[in-house]
Amino acid sequence: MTKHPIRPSVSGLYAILDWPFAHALEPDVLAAALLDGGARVLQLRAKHASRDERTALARRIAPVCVAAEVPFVLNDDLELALELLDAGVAVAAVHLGQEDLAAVAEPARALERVRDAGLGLGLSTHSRAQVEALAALPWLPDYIGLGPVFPTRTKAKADPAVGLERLATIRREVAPPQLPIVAIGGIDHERAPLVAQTKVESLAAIGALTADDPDAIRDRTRAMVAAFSP
Ligand code: TZP
Ligand code: MG
Repeated sequence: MTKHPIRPSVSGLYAILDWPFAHALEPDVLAAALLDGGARVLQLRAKHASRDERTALARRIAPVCVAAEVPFVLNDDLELALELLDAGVAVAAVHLGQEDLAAVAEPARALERVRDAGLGLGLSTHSRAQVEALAALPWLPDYIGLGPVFPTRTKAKADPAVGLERLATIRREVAPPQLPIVAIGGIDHERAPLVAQTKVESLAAIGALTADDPDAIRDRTRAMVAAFSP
């Protein structure tokens, strides 16, 4: 089984491959463009895909990430992440939202299974209170997503924007210092330097990396990487 730890890589740009709305390209071509552009982590987010489609997408994307030595993260689907890992697909981590964990019958047991499988864990948070609540978990995730920092059109029913000031406060005073924060939501290359000033380790983006052809995706990704130096 390929182990591909996520933890040292959660800094710089965390690219999200949002399937299928943002792009009309083959998934491996799309992944390669994001990785050529300098993404340090790549997440597959396929909210409207069937389980079979998600499986096929993961199998296409994971080898591209392995070749680039970038961790591949699967969004939402804990059971599929475990199954793929067991089948030898290099899933480095699963990313769960607040609602994903709440939907699991025994969250503590689910987290144990993630850890026992050697799978990394990312958790979405949307407020100071949710970051504070991490202290109640049996162990910390490998990173947290925090946002939306700015209003976003990409996520349906997004929480209210956290804003730069609160993001900085949460980084400085609330989140455990060893826990990487991935800022997300409405971030483009013009806002990325402002996000860097909050001292979060990483930022994630969908819309700002979206374009119709691989060269344009690579160039937009490069622009984000250049604009964010934590
Ligand atoms: N979670 C919080 S905001 C968001 C997610 C998945 C959407 C990010 O997309 P964009 O286009 O970078 O605002
Ligand atoms: Mg989710």
